[in-house]
Amino acid sequence: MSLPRRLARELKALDGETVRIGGHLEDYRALGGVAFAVVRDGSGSTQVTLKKGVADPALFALFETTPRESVVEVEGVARRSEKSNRGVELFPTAVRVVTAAEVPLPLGVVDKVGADLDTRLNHRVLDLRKPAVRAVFELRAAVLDGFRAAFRSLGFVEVETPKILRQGAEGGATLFPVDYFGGRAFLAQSPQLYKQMLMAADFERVFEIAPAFRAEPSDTIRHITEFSSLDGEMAFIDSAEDLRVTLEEAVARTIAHARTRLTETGNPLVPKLADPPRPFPRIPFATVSEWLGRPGAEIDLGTEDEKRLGEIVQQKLGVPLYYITDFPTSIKAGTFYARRQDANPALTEYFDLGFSGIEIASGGPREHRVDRLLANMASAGVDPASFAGYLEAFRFGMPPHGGWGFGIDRFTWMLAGVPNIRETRLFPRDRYRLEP
Ligand code: AMO
Repeated sequence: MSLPRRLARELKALDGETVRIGGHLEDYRALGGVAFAVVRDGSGSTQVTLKKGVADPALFALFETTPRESVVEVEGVARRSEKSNRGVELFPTAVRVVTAAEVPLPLGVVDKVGADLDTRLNHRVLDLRKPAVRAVFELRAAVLDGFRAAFRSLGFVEVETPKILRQGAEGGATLFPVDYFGGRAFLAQSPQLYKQMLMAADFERVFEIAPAFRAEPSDTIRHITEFSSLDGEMAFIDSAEDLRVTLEEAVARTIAHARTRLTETGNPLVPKLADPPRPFPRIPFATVSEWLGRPGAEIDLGTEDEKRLGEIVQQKLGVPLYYITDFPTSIKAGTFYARRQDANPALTEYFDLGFSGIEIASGGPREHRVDRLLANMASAGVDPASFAGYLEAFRFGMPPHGGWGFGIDRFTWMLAGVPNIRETRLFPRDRYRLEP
């Protein structure tokens, strides 16, 4: 088998040529005078057709005894065909079993009956072979590409900040401690402190796409303990609106980019990638509270509230993506870096970005004046001594700045319309899952 390997999607253009393919043996059926094998690779699948009296009898026997999902290589002649729904058939002259799959498979790859998510995740490699599952990861890759392209063209530089920290910024309860040469360190919950420090270092606009770790004990469809955070930070902003406009632009461009990419490969998720109506509505937190039937209340949104809000926004405004603005200071009290409104310190300038009832991002202008930052830390019960390196960045000239944290997993989840956020990660981590 010395021919170069071809992919399933290339065969249609190779009519009449002798080619070699390689992939997983998805199916084999013998129907009297003819037998069909289906070999799947990363680009799709190929119908291999064996005709009695034409194909070597040994090939029938080989396919018959080879377990499903084994890796096989097939050499043969490609012929365009109306009979195959792939538009091409491969008539084999040689077949090789490269590695045989064990029997039985713990998870069927082509089964019509859906296995439960736990079983699927326990045998994730087999699960990932399903085209519908792969489609989600093609979308995810396009989302990552789209954001990178969008932020670069908006003047942002991509950065990487440490993930092993002495201190977290999002509160102690969700920090994972790690043993650091006998001392204690933590896994980063967010690049928060570092992206802000870079604003004092003339970086102007930065973004980072990196893992963030949260010791979230809750077992929900929206929380995982390792997620990909897309963080942005911008210096010399005039208001929260500068951040919202930029983030909205990047989100819209990313959806358009993903649609173009996925259209090229015939991905079934394309219909979910319609351009969102813009501008995304800006709904003050006070209005949200009213809509949820508790006017004036300063209670943070729970899962049920967020879900209902998504429905109300869809009903009233007919849009999936919306900002909730002007979060009360009482709700963001622990977020010491969030700037309070100068005209009304009972409100922050903070916002969330909601997507059909799920918070996918939050951010806002930061407190860049060190005296006020220290006051916020004091009222949050945070010891400034633990944040010495961060605070130093504010002492020698810190411009006004702000940014956001955006959950790549939640965004992909909402776009793909799969039931659980775990389905957007190759090997998800949660309260109960550390393997595979
Ligand atoms: P926050 O804690 O709101 O803000 O997180 C920002 C976004 O990250 C995603 N996210 C998660 N996704 C999956 N599982 C989780 N357990 C999880 N936790 C958070 C969400 C969320 O909207 N430093 C601030 C951001 C900033 O102000 O710049 C922060 O981390 O999509």
